[in-house]
Amino acid sequence: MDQKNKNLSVYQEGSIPNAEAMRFSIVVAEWNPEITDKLLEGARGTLLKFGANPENILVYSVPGSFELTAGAAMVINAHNPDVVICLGCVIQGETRHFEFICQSVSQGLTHLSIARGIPVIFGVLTTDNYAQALDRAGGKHGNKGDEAAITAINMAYLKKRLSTS
Ligand code: DLZ
Repeated sequence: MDQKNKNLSVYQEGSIPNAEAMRFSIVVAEWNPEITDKLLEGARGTLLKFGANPENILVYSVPGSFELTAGAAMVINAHNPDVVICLGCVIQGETRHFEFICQSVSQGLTHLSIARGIPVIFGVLTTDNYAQALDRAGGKHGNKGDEAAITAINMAYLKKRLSTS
């Protein structure tokens, strides 16, 4: 399927579980704040739309996307949430910084999730330029924050189903 013009915020209405009893932690990177603020707004709004209790959505900031893994680990230790959503925006620059950050955070979050048995959602934009990031933070390709929230609800639901079966 051609994903080029896919709006990240499109999902099947009625197919998303109710989030009322779920406990969420969101870790958001402060680098590129105009973008990550919008990702956070989208994620939070989507969790609330599907019934999450505002008191069950804890939000913490870390300096940059590289720190998302450590931030998520600390949040898990402190709160044992049903799911952690990590939000960030890494934009390609002139150096190889981009590759190191993207690789580190994607692998770090995967390892953390598996090691702790808690879903950790990768809501990180990894774009060639600022315009592509804007398009995916409430622009023409939707909001990756919304998408991360939907994924979080689905994964928290799966975890609950498996723990009661
Ligand atoms: C240093 C850096 C650079 C160049 N670019 C980004 C970026 O596009 N997005 C982002 O979230 N963070 C960036 N950072 C900061 C790193 O994530 C990290 O905070 C620093 O390397 C300190 O560990």
